[in-house]
Amino acid sequence: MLALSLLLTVAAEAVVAFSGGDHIISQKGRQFQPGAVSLHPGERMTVVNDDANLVHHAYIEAPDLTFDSGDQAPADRTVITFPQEGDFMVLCGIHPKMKLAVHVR
Ligand SMILES: [Cu+2]
Repeated sequence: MLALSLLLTVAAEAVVAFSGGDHIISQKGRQFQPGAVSLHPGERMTVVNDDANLVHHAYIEAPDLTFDSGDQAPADRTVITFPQEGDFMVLCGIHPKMKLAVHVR
């Protein structure tokens, strides 16, 4: 398990080095932190479950972009890519009050 998370960390850092930037969003205490983020088209965002004992489930349902992380156990991370401009809302299928506004410009 530790080896796996180390591998994931290395993979995430490789992405950062390749794209020149990454955006890490934490899921903790039934909140996305931060609650809003600004990206450029084509950038990716990593959503990490930082809760010790809560499952999260990030999803987007927009006319031009849909995403579903599936259930995210503690320490799971998922990467979402935003190919085009727009304003998107990332929601959690388990905690309806969790909201993350993503502005892509
Ligand atoms: Cu949640």
